[in-house]
Amino acid sequence: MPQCLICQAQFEPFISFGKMPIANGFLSADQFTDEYFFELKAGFCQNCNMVQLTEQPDREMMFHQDYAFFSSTSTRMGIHFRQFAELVIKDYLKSSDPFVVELGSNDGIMLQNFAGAGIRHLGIEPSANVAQVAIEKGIATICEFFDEALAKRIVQEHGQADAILAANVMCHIPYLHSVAAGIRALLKPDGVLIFEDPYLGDIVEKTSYDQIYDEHAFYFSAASISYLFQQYGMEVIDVMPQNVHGGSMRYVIAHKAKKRISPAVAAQRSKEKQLGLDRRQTFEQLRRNIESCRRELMELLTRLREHRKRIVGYAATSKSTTVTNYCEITADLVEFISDTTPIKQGKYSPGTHIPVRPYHEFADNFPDYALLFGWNHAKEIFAKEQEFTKAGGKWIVYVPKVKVLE
Ligand code: DWN
Ligand code: SAH
Repeated sequence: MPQCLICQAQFEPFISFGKMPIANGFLSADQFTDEYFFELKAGFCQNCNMVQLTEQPDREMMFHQDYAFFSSTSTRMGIHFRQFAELVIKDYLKSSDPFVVELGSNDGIMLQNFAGAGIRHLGIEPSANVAQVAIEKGIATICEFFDEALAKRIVQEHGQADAILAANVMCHIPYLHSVAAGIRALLKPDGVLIFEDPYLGDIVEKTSYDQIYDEHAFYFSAASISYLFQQYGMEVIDVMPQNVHGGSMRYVIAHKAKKRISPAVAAQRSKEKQLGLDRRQTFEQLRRNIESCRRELMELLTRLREHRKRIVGYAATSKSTTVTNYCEITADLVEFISDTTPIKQGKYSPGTHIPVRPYHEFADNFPDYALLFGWNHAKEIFAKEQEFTKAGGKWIVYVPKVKVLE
């Protein structure tokens, strides 16, 4: 039986998605025969409430010099991170020469706001190609994986931080004990760690199972995060739901007894109990919902194919790797996936080998249906794709329910 990465208790996985490739492992045809697969399974630890993968590829197989995800591909996310930075500057940077560290700073989408305001900052980004984009924007970045050893080096070279930030990064790091110990060392006595990740409550409520893929080692709740940080003399002082990436939670952490704890923390923890995030049955039900979602999506796509409709995937997201592989969606159902990221274009989707094509191939010849793999960006995408619907095109979504939008 697998052991919990946080508390070492044993637990049973509640779902297996079967063999999965690297979610961002877009590849060329000559790489098909050597493609790497692992078994994607997720479990719930009854003892500390952490939901997690039971197996993960080595970090260097996911995060490297050809990492395919560039944060700045979404304008909505650019605005979100500007507002995130503004909140940090207004509420949390009170010292005269504050120092901000961001883990997983990618192409600098968040730190550019601190750099622009002349605030001392440092990004930690192990994927060299995206780190390079940030460096070219003038953002101080070191290309390494964050852990306790690196945190101690940063303290020696730069001193402790007023704020440590991370967005969609903490859930990527299986060695969270080392990260928490590193944060304890790096954070000033009255500093704050502020991070956000896709929220377990949203995944359960919306059956957004495509958040489960190799990079996401964990699916956090306020309960599991509190459990982890209290072992390092820290506590959750605030939680703030965010409507990005399909429902995220922002957590504010401080050294114990240094800051006032917002009543939102206890309120969120009691909501989690009501939602059943502390019970195995909730995840058994999630598995049944995931299975129904797969059945309904495949029935819809197969029926449309029988009616000779053209279906194109919209946005070659990491999440689409889970959906296409788990549901077995191949190029006979989805002609190609349109994506705006140059590094993905001309390649094939991991595992299912659907061609990934530049966006203009979608816009120049609208299909009958677009399967929205970037459903978390629906608002932004629908706003710019009005021509598609005017031309009679229809969107297929599968979160929170499989349906064709009329
Ligand atoms: O946690 C993670 C999140 C933050 O980002 C990472 N593990 C990887 C990544 O996940 P994702 O790939 O599911 O991210 P997005 O932001 O849902 O999708 C980005 C992809 O969508 C890019 O390839 C660009 C594409 N896209 C597009 O083609 N047209 C995106 C938008 C908004 C568009 O209009
Ligand atoms: N913060 C960005 C990027 C999220 S993608 C955003 O929200 O858009 C996850 C990022 O975490 C990748 O850029 C990856 O290279 C980075 N990462 C993975 N493991 C890491 C670690 N141990 N320390 C710091 N960054 C890490």
